[in-house]
Amino acid sequence: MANYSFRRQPDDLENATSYTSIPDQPEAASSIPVGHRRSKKLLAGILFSSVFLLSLILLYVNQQPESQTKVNGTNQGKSSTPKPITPAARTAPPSRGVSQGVSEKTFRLTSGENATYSWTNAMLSWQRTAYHFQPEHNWMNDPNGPLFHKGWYHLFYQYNPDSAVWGTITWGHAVSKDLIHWLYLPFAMVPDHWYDIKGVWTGSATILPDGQIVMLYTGDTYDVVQVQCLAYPANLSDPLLLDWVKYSGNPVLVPPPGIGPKDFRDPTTAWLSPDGDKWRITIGSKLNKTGISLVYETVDFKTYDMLDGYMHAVPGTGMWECVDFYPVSIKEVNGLDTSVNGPSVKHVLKASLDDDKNDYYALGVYDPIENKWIPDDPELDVGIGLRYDYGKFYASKTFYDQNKQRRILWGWIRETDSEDDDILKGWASVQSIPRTVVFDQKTGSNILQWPVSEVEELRSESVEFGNVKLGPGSIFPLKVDTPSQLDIVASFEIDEDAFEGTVEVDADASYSCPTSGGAANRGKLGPFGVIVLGDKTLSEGTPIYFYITKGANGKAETHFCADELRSSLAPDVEKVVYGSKVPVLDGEKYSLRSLVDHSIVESFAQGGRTVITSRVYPTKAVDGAARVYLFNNATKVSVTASVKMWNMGTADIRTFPLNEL
Ligand code: DQQ
Repeated sequence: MANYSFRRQPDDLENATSYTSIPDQPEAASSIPVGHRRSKKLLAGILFSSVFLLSLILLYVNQQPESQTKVNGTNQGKSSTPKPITPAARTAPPSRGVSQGVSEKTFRLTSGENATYSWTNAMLSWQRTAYHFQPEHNWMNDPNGPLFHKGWYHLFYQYNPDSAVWGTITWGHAVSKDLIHWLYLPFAMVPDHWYDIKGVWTGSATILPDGQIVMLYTGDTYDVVQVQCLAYPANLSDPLLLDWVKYSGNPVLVPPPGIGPKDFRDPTTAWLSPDGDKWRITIGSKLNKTGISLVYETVDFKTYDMLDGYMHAVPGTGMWECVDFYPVSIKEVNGLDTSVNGPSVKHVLKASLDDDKNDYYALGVYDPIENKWIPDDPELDVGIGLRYDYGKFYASKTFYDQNKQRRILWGWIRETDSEDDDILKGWASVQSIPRTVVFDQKTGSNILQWPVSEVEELRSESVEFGNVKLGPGSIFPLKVDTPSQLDIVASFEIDEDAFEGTVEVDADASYSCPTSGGAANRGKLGPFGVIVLGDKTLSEGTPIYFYITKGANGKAETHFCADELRSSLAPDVEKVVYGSKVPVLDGEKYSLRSLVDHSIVESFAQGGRTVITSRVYPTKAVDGAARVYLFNNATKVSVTASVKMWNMGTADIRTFPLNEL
């Protein structure tokens, strides 16, 4: 497709005029921006409506519990008061986010929307995770600005201090020594200026060579325009980076001509230009239905030049949220700083697709002179090819961990139960276990994601089952002590003779995890794998499995799937089958790893080539009643399984004892 220059003004765009930012604004959120020239009549009208609005707000505030949006207070917000829900009271939840121009933040059930389940407190409390990062209460979404500074890993996150649903987006902040145990800190940034009063949205950190930290984030302005803002730590010598200063000249970027005011968000970490004297960032947007990444150059992060055209565009992919762009080494296993480029480097470009709420990536080559990124395989371009995760995983972000020379990926894992149930629980969403990202040197066509090694600190007792023979249609229970908190590593070998002599019927040529009936659908060569969070009679259970198809030409393909169809007897939770193909190379066994942590199961196939994150909400398979099984539901082949499982401890996640410093 032809390059689009923003110096031209096409007439087919949603909004072809540039946003005029408001200069020299007073700091207070309530201030009416100056610089807008309005007639006296208009001003009088505004004054009247403001007084009217203010009285409404006051009336509302007086009826509300004490506000929790304390700037740099020590609280992390408190839970909204659970309201009893009667089946008759349940209606479709309101849409959240879309009117402000971001993807839908309400989880909308695809079936059984009006059906309800009488969750007990015990079941709901069981759903809270033991070793995934989540705030004490309320709503969380995207991970923001992760970084390592003076011995601490910092994680910021989109957070609602008031409720378990999306809104009032504030930057939560937590620190960790090991990416597993976390201490909550006071909020880093709250919506308190005209340029971010509707939300301090997603952003990224850049650590400059002299150690300065630059944070760029999207502000949603008082008039619902997405602008980019600059913030920096007040005191770099503070390892906790407690205080953040918003630059007085904010916003530093407004939507350029031709870009819609609600289509311009989530700046990336910066990388150095080829001559090393300027920084570049990319920001996601769209032109009609084409997802694009705009690139800006800056010296001081205060003023910017937009480079002509865009770094990349993919028709039909819609708005690109939370773009991420980073190098991976094709020779080494260490991660790379974001500015590294050269012949032994490929670049990953990732976009979170607003339209389908999944994170897609592609491998390619970045030409810094032309400022173009070219995918290795145009058929696997961003948004039409590979996904980081085939389950629930969105708005992810990586950072280069200079402490251990690795690149680490985090993703937002939303709930897939009803919003009413989230309000009852008093919380919604978790962050994935941080994953290292490397180039897969064996296939050359994908990345590998793997839980950071620190998660293994939580492993305690293990049980091992070697060479378990699973004939066609068999199931094998595995005894474990903590079935809701497990690290499971399993490998499977299939009977070669049966495999060689088996050709699948045509129907299997079109096998796809989401549409082929789940683990109950028996093929000649699959499914086989593990069932987690199953109950005694398997009225509930979540199979994680391989399914092989093999055509008359002898070519085999392996699918890796997670089947939620029987994960819960409750009707008001999402139950789908996730998954995709996974490359299995000659000589490799079929291998999987699943991290089970109450209502989340993160599963990695073939060392992390294909990953699936499921949220499951069983009613019976909770606490000690949950069980793990090996199974082989293929009709033709026997499978030999070996599995090792560790009980996983509980991470220490609590408020930082600042008063003890
Ligand atoms: N979440 C933020 C936006 C981003 C979206 C708002 C992705 O900046 O585009 O909470 O989930």
